[in-house]
Amino acid sequence: MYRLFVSMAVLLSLMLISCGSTGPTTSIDVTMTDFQFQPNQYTVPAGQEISFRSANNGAVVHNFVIMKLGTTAGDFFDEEDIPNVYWEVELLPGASTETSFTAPSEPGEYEVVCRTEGHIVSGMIARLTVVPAEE
Ligand SMILES: [Cu+2]
Repeated sequence: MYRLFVSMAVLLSLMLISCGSTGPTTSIDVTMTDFQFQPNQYTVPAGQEISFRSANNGAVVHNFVIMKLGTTAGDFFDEEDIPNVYWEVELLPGASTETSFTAPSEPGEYEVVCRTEGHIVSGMIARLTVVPAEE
């Protein structure tokens, strides 16, 4: 019985290592719907080239907008938020894209929003975590 418990514990920890990894990635694959980003959390290494793939499966225009560190679009994206945009891409309904961007050089938590009117309050908000790049 003890042996069974130990082997199960080993198996479980192996599963956690393989599935539960939250290490940084250099590729982001996000699906936009009405009104969500899936997934809605990304962790990337600072200053690295990040390949970005996305599809808009919704019925309206969506955007993936990374706000600069320490800034937030609040509940509504408006004129005064434009200078705070770090990087963005816009997708028409049914469109998809494969592009890339350079991750911010400063580690921290960055807000990601959809700037289409009313979409932030509808739930189109995500988080980009930038971690120090490994040497
Ligand atoms: Cu949207």
